[in-house]
Amino acid sequence: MGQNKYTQEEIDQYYENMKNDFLGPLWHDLGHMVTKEPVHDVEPYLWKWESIRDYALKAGDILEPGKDAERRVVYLQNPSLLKRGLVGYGTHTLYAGIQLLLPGEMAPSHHHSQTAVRFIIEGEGAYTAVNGERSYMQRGDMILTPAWTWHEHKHEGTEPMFWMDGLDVGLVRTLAASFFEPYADEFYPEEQPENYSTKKLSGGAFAPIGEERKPGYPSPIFNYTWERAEYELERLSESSHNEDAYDAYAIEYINPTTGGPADFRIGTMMQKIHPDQHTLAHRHVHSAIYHVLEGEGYTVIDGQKFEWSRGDFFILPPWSWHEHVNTGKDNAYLFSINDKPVMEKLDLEFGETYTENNGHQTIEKTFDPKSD
Ligand code: GTQ
Repeated sequence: MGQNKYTQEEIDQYYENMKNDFLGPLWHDLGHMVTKEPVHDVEPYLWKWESIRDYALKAGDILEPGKDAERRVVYLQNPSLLKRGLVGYGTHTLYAGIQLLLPGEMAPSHHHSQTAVRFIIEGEGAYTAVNGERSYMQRGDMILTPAWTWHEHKHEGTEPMFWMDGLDVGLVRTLAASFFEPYADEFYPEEQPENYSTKKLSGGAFAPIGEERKPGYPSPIFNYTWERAEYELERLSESSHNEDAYDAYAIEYINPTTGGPADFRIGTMMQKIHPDQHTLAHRHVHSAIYHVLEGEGYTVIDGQKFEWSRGDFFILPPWSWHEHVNTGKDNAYLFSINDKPVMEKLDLEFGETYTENNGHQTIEKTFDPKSD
């Protein structure tokens, strides 16, 4: 063994010199790089709706989109990622913000390489236009603004309008692939009649003869309405045979031309949990940001209880045990965005079920934002 050739002092010096020359000995560090399981800095967290709504409404008195700012959004900042200087991170890949548009206001047209989905929380009478096609937004609708499509928002109604924006901010930052460009004008020219993609694809699907048709992205549907999602969940939950042990009654928003996720990089899911339903725990590589559309209950994440009610948001970190419980008298509906499409495309998605204790975690503590 070559080791005998050197004194301990010489070996220590060797490591010191190597470090100073910015080289590393893999025989010490392999376990830090190629870990046995996913290692991450993402902690779970929960924000109450009243608090977010309050901050957003106050921003309504402070600034106006299109004049003082590009968008009026209060975003979720995961404290565990802020510690690492990561601004705008809900998880290591995903961002979520709550956008407020007041009657008569607009947010000008722009595009960016981040892909975006919106989930409508409160109000009506505002539209998002994607590449010149308007779609009026209603509570519970999920609207795509795929990467690099021109999009703007305008409010023609009479009440404040709140919605959630989901973007792959962390992912695109990590991949050093962010591009942004404002449109030359406030509005992109109207290219299609209002809600044309929905009209064209509901009750049939049509195209001019001879038109080239290929499966692919973006999805031909922009607005995945709550009316349709609720109907689908109603149908699914009529039979307990359709129950998923880990996600209760759950649907994914899909691109009908590919059968894949509605958006190319952000996965979207809606879960319906019946009163007293308690799912089994599992974990997976993909991370998620949850929004409570309706109901009350809690989610146990790695032994910590996160109590939620209508409007709240919470973080599900990657590779974290989780199970959901509805404690209310009515159905609970949980909307979530995730990075599963990315993990699947890169062949990195993997999951595991919790086998101890009949599939349920032991609750070690209850989340309190003031002490966490
Ligand atoms: O509405 O286009 O929350 O570009 C963050 C970035 C919303 C938007 C956000 C955006 C938008």
